[in-house]
Amino acid sequence: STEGTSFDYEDRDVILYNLSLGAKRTDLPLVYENNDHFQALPSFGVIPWFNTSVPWNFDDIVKNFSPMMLLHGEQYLEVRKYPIPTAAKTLTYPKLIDVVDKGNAALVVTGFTTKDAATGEDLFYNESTVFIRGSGGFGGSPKPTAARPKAATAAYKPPQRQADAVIEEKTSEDQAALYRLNGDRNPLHIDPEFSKVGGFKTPILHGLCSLGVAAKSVFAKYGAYKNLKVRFAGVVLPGQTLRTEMWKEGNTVLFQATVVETGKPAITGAGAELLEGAKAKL
Ligand code: HDC
Repeated sequence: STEGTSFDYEDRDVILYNLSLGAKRTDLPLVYENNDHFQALPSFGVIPWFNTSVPWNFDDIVKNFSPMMLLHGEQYLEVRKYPIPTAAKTLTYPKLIDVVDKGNAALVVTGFTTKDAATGEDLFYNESTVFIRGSGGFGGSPKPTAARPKAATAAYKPPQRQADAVIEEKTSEDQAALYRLNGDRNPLHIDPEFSKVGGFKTPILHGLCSLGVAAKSVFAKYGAYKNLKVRFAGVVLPGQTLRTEMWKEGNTVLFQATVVETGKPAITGAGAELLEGAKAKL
């Protein structure tokens, strides 16, 4: 499709996003619009596209679609403009990139270019993969077929050595309830009845919230990045602690996030290509 859909944001949206990733009242560059370094974190780039609509239905794309069975599988983000505006009118252009038939599950890959509506400049580019349980077996390709950016499909593998940096962040029990206000009102993250049908004892945390927490660790340690890719390898529950381990290899930070309470992986195969000389001011 070539139709763009609009989303306008202001400092309030930036502050809400930062708070929903766990920013504290003392993190003034993240929570106070009059601070000299007030800023949108690079991962704010996932917010505009999420608040726009798409011209397709999952029902038309895969078999037996159920929203309760949909999980966020992977995310790729490019930040195409720094500094990121702390207020903007944006237009997002969606495209359907690929549909993969995993037998018992379907993968649907979509892409979103977000532009500054006033200047026409690109701000962000996102590619999302959703993993829809029970929706495979429709006779589609078992392998991806679409051409995608190299960094979006990179199989980032951390080196054997101990991580160069480790940051632990405890999420709050109410984190998903707050994160929803960024625009993802999926009941999976708040409604116990809904999440139960999806196979979870309690509502689970948004993948993009975990992404934001891990990406904030990468940013705090190594500065701004041009792009970032993650796989959501395991479920995170609000209240659990994310341990983000990072390895710098040349211009790339490879990272992974583990749930401290269970030792299970939350984010794997993740990497970010750094923007040279862009230290964080947090
Ligand atoms: O990896 C498992 C899992 O549970 N991951 C965590 C999922 C999660 O918690 N996501 C975040 C919360 S959900 C959410 O935030 C929804 C949100 O509100 C809406 C998002 C909307 C986005 C925008 C849309 C436009 C699971 C269940 C996903 C897979 O586990 P298994 O079934 O055990 O899979 P496995 O046997 O390991 O592998 C089978 C094949 O699938 C591939 N694969 C595995 N995990 C993947 C994945 N592909 C993409 N993403 C993942 N996360 C494997 O590579 C394997 O393929 P192959 O056979 O080719 O090797």
